Amino acid sequence: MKYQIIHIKTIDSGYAGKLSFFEGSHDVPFEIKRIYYIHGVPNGSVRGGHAHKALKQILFCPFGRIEIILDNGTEKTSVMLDDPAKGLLIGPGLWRDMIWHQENSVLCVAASEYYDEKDYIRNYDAFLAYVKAGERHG
Ligand code: T46
Repeated sequence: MKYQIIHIKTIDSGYAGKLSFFEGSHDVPFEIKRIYYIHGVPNGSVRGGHAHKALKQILFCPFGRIEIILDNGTEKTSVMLDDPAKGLLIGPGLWRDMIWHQENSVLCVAASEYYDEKDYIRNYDAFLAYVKAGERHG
């Protein structure tokens, strides 16, 4: 699986809360070209249903609980983003679904590339064929 759970550096200011941060290239293994965030999502909603050919991303949830299900074509794994200091690094070639387990949870993403619809694989059979072709070509 081309993913990694990371701890986002967090400074505890005591009674005044915490500050979490990461820096492109220093704390994540790519230069950040794009930030997007998903909000206003009703509890129980499922988003995703696609993979990327080249994109690397770090996902984090500053508020709420969001489950990320990753699938490499052979096996699936589930990661719960339920802590603002927890990040999920995802490399290319992984199918993902995101399930909202709490109303208004916010999913933030820092991405290695600008938005490009051509980088998406949005059909599961096409994803499996893409994975198999990758295995054939090493
Ligand atoms: C991903 C997961 C975690 C843009 O125009 N610009 C953007 O930067 C993005 C990310 C999306 N869009 C458009 C494309 C669609 O017309 O926004 C619409 C919704 O995107 P999508 O259905 O792909 O959203 P999710 O929540 O299923 O997936 C998103 C990211 O697209 C994807 O890269 O890995 O979050």
